[in-house]
Amino acid sequence: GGGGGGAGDGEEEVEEGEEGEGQGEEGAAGAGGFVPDIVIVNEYSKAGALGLHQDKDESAPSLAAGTPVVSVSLGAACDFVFGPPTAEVGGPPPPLSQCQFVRLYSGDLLVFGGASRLMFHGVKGVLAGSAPKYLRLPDRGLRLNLTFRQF
Ligand code: MD6
Ligand code: FE
Repeated sequence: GGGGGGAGDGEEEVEEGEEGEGQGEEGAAGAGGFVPDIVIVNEYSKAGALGLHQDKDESAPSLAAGTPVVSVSLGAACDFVFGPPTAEVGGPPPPLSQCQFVRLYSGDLLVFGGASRLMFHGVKGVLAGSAPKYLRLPDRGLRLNLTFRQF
């Protein structure tokens, strides 16, 4: 059967979000308008750890807007440590007595935006052997963390 040529039918391009539109305003975590352009992958062995740090390498406007870093954890679980909300870039890390801990499991997603954007945080330790078997990682002590960033 025929069909009518279809000039003008159906096909419309959907524009993707553009940088700079609506960043950082919506939502408690500051995730509105998030359009990441960098992903950093960190790999940890069972002895891996990451000291307390701020993520401050993105542009000043991105930091000022509280544009989030979004992190995905895969493989072995870890104990993630984070300090109180911090307004400034730089300065000393908080003492561990002021920090909180959360265990991150494979598949967990963390959004660090808005007032949380400059919090000091790190990885205290990886739980040996805890990666789900179905991932078929070469070593179940392996942890991968992906952080998506908008420069
Ligand atoms: C990690 N993550 O989970 C290290 N940074 O291995 C980070 O340093 C991090 O998870 C900023 C925002 C979310 C994070
Ligand atoms: Fe970080």
